[in-house]
Amino acid sequence: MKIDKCIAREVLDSRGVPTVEVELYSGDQKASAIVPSGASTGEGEALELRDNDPKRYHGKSVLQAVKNIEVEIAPAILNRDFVRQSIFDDLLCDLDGTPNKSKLGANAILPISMAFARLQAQCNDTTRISGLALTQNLATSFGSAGITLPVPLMNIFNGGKHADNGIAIQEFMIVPCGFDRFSDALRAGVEVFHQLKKILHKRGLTTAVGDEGGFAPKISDEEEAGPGSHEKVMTLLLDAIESAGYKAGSQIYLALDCASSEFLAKNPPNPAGNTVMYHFEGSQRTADEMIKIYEKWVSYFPILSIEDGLAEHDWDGWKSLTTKLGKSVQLVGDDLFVTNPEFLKKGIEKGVANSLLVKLNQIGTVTETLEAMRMAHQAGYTTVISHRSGESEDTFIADLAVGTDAGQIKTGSASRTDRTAKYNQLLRIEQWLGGRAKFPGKKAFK
Ligand code: 2PG
Ligand code: MG
Repeated sequence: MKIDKCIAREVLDSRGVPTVEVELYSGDQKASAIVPSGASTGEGEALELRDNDPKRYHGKSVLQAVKNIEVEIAPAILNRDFVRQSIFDDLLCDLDGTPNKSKLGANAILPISMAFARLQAQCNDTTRISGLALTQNLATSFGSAGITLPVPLMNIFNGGKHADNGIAIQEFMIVPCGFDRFSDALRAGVEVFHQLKKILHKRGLTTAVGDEGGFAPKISDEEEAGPGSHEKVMTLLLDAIESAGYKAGSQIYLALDCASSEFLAKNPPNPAGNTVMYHFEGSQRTADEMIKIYEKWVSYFPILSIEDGLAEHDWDGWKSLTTKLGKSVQLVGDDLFVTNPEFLKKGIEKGVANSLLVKLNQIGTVTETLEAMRMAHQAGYTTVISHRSGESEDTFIADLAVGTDAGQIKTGSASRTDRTAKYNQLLRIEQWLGGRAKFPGKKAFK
């Protein structure tokens, strides 16, 4: 396939922050892609290039990334024949030449890589009878069947950096997995979301939503929600599940993204000064104390999955978390692995975590993302495809989830078009696949 035109532009993400959109053309085919952007970013993520010009978008504009596409990338990709995604992505990485894409910016490289996957899918799709071309193209690149709809992890209560309610934990998700089809699971999740709204309203709590479309009420008058506040939120979720007519712990479970790097204690008060400390519910706590809290929660609440329970550099803490809970709970590495095969390899060797969170823009190309996923699957780790807190109308991750038979997706709550766009694409894919569509349910969690 030859690319004969490439256009890049600055557009807006779901928080009104600039991001990059790309269009690639080949003959009469056109494909585009928009990159997302995180708030609770891991230190090891590929670089997101911002202009830092205080006169435009408070320093957040991305004109340099757009220029890098026009001046550095476009001349290298136009009018050349590319047969495979991996060859194309290797060229992009070579053009950048740095380990973290800091020369051109991951936000310049990734939209090109994603748009290439779409364009190639369209050009190879001779039947043109359905929208499955991208899903099937990704399945071919990954070597999978590309027929598994993911279990949705729906973030219906937002805290941490995605809200301003003083709740330390960033995401409280419901996991509707006791169903036969994706569309039934999604419907159950959405009904619980609406039920939660009714409950919050009845208790005089605000029902405005946070960055990922989940509710984000202040449940305590204090600046920082204190002891027991997180249990209160999980109890609210269980109430919503039961009063919506579903069974918590067999049809619908809970999952957490603690994003705990964001609540590391700034000045650890311990005398040795070298222990990682967490500031949680008003007190400083060691990793062991955090693990005890999680153990208690897992015994009280139907929690299937805990993401970033400990911070990104706390490998010792992570090791003991995995030893204590890894047999019974999915432990997902997000900031810990940043979708980077190198970090993941270290985790596998050390026996740390048992699941990989997958975010394309943490690593910066489709090929490297697939490589990390392949490594995860080979090691018996589960994979959770993920949105970013700053998203757009782009639905690439829905196709990625099915194309790779990833098993799970987290893409927010049941509100905000940036979130529901992905669920809607999954509903389409389920219908297009027809009788071939599979839904793993609880099996997705091993
Ligand atoms: C996370 C993500 C997405 P952000 O921590 O998993 O939910 O948040 O995009 O802000 O890093
Ligand atoms: Mg996370």
